[in-house]
Amino acid sequence: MEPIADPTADPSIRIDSHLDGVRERSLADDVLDGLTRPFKELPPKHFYDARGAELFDRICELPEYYPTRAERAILTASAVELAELTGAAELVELGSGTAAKTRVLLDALHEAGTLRRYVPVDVTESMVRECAQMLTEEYPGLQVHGVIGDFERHLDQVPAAVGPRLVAFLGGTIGNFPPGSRRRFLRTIAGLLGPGDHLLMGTDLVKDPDVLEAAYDDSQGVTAEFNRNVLRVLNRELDANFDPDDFDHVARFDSEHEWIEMRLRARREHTTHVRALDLPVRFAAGEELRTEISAKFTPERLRGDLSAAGLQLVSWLTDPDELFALTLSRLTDTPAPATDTSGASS
Ligand code: SAH
Ligand code: AVI
Repeated sequence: MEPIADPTADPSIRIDSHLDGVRERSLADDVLDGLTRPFKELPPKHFYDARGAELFDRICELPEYYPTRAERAILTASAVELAELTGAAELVELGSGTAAKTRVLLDALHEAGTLRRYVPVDVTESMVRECAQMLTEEYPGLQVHGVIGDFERHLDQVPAAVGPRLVAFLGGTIGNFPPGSRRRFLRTIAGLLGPGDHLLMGTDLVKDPDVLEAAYDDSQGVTAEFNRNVLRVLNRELDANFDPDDFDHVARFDSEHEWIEMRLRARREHTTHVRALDLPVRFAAGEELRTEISAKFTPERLRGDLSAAGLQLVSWLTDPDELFALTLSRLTDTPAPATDTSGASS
């Protein structure tokens, strides 16, 4: 499908939207697929309508949710070094959200005098538009080329690089992919890089399960509301009749897989109708719907995933409490082909 270019009076902003109808289709497919399985599941990208994005912002401010603060601390401590190491003219950010922490990086690249363009990629349209507006005002001379789309489908729509490229994938969002898709996705990201380009990725680290579970089950109930928000999205987009109050929020650390699972547990036996799909969905009392996994990393897990995707670690940066890691990587050096010096031909 042809992107809808946004005619804007501001020549420093270009926004392409690739979601026209695609989001609704993918939601319908995910519901048909995920809610008819014996173990019900939905992918986490459907949390993020405007309300979900706002709830996520509130999560980032919660005392229990340490990843945002830890990642910001690492960025603040290392932004100048990262700007020097990458010499980036372009920052492409996947799942950019409000780009709150990104400003630390943009400041350093702007200060270094290399930054020309910022390319935010996010499924939430309002975020990409607002962020483009704000950043072009905050950074004179910066070009913003926003891509509204699903990063699992639309990475081929990221425009050609204008110079040394830094791809940022912050917040630990890579942990929301199950292991196989995670490696596949990293390989797709590697496809955005050329020699001399870098990937900067945030990953949450394995730690005390109590700390992890509190981060996903906060005392103010904001994460519970974020979790239930997916039901409101289904009600609005697919004319379903979920009552969010019929479900309890569950957040558990799975110590075998070393990931947090968020689920919604039905408080009573009931049947919901997803009217747009003519789909009745029965829940037994206590039945759980998995809405997110959030994998936690060790250096070995991360190195393995990067290497499987054709990437090699350049720097491993962490906060003083080693809660979170930010890693810089680049394409793996491929050994030069062996030259045949024997003079024999085959
Ligand atoms: N990078 C920010 C936001 C992380 S929240 C931070 O570090 O705080 C995850 C972000 O990814 C949200 O903005 C959400 O809208 C976006 N997102 C989730 N799934 C996506 C997908 N499949 N394609 C594009 N964006 C996605
Ligand atoms: C976006 N992502 C990395 C968050 C996480 O921690 O997995 C989403 C989130 N879910 C619950 N709280 C925050």
